[in-house]
Amino acid sequence: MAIKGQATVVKHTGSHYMLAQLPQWNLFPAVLRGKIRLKGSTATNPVAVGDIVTFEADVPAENLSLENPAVITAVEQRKNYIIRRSTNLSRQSHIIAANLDRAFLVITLDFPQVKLPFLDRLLVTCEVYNVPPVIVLNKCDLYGPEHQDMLEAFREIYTGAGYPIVEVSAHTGDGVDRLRDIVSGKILPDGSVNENYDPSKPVVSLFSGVSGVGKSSLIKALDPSLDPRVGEISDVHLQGKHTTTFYEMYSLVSGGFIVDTPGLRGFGLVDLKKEEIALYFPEMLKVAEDCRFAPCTHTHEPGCAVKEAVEAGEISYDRYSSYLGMLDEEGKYR
Ligand SMILES: Nc1nc2c(ncn2[C@@H]2O[C@H](COP(=O)(O)OP(=O)(O)O)[C@@H](O)[C@H]2O)c(=O)[nH]1
Ligand SMILES: [Mg+2]
Ligand SMILES: [Zn+2]
Repeated sequence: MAIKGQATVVKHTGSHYMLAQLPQWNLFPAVLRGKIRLKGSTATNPVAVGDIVTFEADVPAENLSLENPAVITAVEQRKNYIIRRSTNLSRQSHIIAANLDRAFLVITLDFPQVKLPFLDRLLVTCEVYNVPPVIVLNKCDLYGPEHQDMLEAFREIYTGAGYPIVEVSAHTGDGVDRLRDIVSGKILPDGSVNENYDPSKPVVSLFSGVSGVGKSSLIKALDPSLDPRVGEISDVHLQGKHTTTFYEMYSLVSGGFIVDTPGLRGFGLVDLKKEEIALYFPEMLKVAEDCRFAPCTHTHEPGCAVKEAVEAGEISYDRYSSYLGMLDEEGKYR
């Protein structure tokens, strides 16, 4: 084992990992040696897509094969990661992806229509894990007059909460150029030019959303040379069986890397205490310091600045109501 190097995990199948030295896309296989356990991690998978690992090999990366793979000897400290629980009641968790620069939450007002409390949960999870989210509103080609009120309300709620929204259609290509530039890192989600753009630094994004919203279609629209399976319903058989759930990273010709999460119904919340939940609603956090009591659950307390902001229409009632729902359900997650 004369050669030592660092690489990123871009794929995990049952028996081996594929690594690449991003932003190069020089895929080569690797296996784990012995037990690599991250301190304090209860995850069922010690190494996840997006992990930066140290590997050893006896021949250069381009000569490695499944018969003669590299050996992963260490996993670097993660900048962040997103996990999923096997079931709501289980303590076991599964790391979906690590070291993410962004999460694109793909939803649609058409079918399968987004449920706002579900989206709010995903947003809270992104805040908890420190992965900046971008809302991708797909299937815009299908929006007719009957969607207009909903569309306007949606924009108001989430722009008001401070989240960027990209409206796209994987079918017509509308908005796809803009999405591509955000994925590569050339422009920021708010539409401004990214002054710090550096093509030698890989930008890794997660694509998440329920089955059928068009994640695979969007990846294909972003880069037609890629071939994620469109129309594949993987939710049913993957639910609760993460040994068969494989996440995979794609490299886009236009720059940037995407981790697609087939069959993912969303990622679970971890161990949030009741009084912590509001910290992850940015628009509530902003006014919460004016609450009379601290901590304040923003429910029954007198002099609650959050409730006042909701009544004044400064905080969306839908977001507040998602928050109440999470407070209520929180007990069921532990
Ligand atoms: N009309 C329309 N249909 C779309 C769009 N994007 C995806 N679809 C369709 O929605 C279904 C699910 O798409 P897919 O990419 O497999 O979704 P995924 O499960 O999120 O990966 C397929 O039948 C697609 O053709 C879009 O922008 N407009
Ligand atoms: Mg898909
Ligand atoms: Zn309050």
